[in-house]
Amino acid sequence: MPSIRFHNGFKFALAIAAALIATAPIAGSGTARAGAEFVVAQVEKPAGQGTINAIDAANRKLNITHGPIAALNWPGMTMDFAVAPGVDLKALKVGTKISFTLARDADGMYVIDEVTSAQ
Ligand SMILES: [Cu+2]
Repeated sequence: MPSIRFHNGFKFALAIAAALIATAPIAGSGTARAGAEFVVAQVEKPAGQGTINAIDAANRKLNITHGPIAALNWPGMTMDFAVAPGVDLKALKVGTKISFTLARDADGMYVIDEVTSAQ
């Protein structure tokens, strides 16, 4: 799916950015401050809002039309998301709006790890 490829591409871009920051010479306070801001951005979980289009309980995936996710610089799109084990899929319904947070799975892919509200 195109959206999945986009996210893989993003992962590469982020890795390159992290490598550049990690290898940048720490010569002055400006560089040190930029590094600290990067760490803070990593700790805070990316959050988004979207509407559930489909629930694949067997494979623990949701198809969601989500708005822009500013923390990741992602545009809005319709895509499949894997869902972390802690999320109760039975509490979700097709057609509802949700707010969610993202975390990375063992492969570095973003998965929905928390549904913070549902209507
Ligand atoms: Cu997306």
